[in-house]
Amino acid sequence: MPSPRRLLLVNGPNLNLLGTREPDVYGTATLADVERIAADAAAARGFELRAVQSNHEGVLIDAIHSAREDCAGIVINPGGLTHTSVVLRDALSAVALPVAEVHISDVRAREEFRHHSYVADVAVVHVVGEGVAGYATAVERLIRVVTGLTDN
Ligand code: CA2
Repeated sequence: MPSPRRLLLVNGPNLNLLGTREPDVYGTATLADVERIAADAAAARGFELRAVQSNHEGVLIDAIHSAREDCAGIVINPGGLTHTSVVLRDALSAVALPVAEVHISDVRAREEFRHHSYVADVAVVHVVGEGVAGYATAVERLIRVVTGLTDN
């Protein structure tokens, strides 16, 4: 079966608050803006994007499992779960789709506890510290992977 021209965008806990708090760290764009930025980057390359955001780990995991049916890859900002969740990492590993991990802030330059990501080694694309524009970068780089133009 040919690879579907669809990506899943996953945003984790608290990212629904984008644009309402901590603009110095996360900027002023909202979650709706982020989803539009990612969808536009995908559409420019002939891909659809399905977006999910949840504050509940199980909802995120169900969405990741569902992607196996009809998506070619997953773009994910796991939020704080990045630094805590073996469960989320196992779900990403289990579906065996190419994954792009994106962070709005530069997690490497923040508190020590943000330096480790449970997702990093199951992702083939990593984008950090580009603000919300990083979602477009992540989509573009992931599409290059899923269309076989590059391996990361
Ligand atoms: O930089 C990122 O994208 C993060 O994934 C954001 C997470 C944080 O725990 C990671 O270390 C880095 C936090 C998401 C919370 O988002 C908010 C947005 C606006 C206001 C408050 C929280």
